Amino acid sequence: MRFGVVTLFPELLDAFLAAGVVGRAVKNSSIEVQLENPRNHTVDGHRTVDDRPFGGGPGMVMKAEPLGRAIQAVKQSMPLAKTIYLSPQGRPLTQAMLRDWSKLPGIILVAGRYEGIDERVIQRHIDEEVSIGDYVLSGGEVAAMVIVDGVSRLLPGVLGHPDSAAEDSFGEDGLLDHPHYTRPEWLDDLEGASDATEHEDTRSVPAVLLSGDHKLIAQWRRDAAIKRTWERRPELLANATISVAERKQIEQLNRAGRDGATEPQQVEKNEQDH
Ligand code: 9D3
Repeated sequence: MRFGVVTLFPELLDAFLAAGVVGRAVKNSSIEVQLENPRNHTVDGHRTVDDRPFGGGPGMVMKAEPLGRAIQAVKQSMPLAKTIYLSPQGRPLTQAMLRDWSKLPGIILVAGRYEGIDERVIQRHIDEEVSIGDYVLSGGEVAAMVIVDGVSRLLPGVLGHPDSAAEDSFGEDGLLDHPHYTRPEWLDDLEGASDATEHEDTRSVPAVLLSGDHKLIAQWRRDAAIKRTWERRPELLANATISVAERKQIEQLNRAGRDGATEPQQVEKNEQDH
């Protein structure tokens, strides 16, 4: 897989592309990344990449010509690539989109700065506009890294264990992950442990995980994943791959949540205090 990233701050990606799973993918040529800086496609003495918005108002806009030339330069080396503009106005990113894109020969990611880019660059060069969520960033670079990371780990041979990508949250079953534990079996109270430790056992490991009964362990994990998804992200359960028996377990949780003495669950969408 080949990635192109068009950015005014290519240095922001340097450490990212050198470390961890992505760093290994670069080193063993599972992925190739071309960084292209629009500033290197300016022709004026000041190397200008931004200008004031037509119509007035605050902030600056990325100029069309240097950005367009930078995108063209990347397209030249990746003629079959899909070109994505990262922006708050884009389609919200999902795991399904990352999976689809992992089958492409190339992806060109255009990161904006300032208030955004000249609309005519979008019309001429962009196949799809994508957001990574409803919060405000200062530019598209972090979003570009999110996509390089999320796609790279889905490529064959990039993750050590071939099941790891599929077993994740939002993998095959659409559930959140179960809790994880490692040694030591007993974790002493730490100095200044917070009130959060007051009501739970934060020292031991669930006995089932030490039992060596792999069938029972798989069952416990599945149950914990469903319970957690129900508690934290109930809206995910609608599209999760879940057996009939597990559907009944969820109905049971819903009944206990409604009329049980436990904490009330917020299940309604779009319910705010006003
Ligand atoms: C606060 C400024 N906003 C209102 C005038 C507009 C705005 C412009 C540019 C807000 C953010 C940005 C920069 N953001 C991105 O480039 C970006 C982004 C994001 O902010 N949130 C979620 N996904 C993305 S993808 C690119």
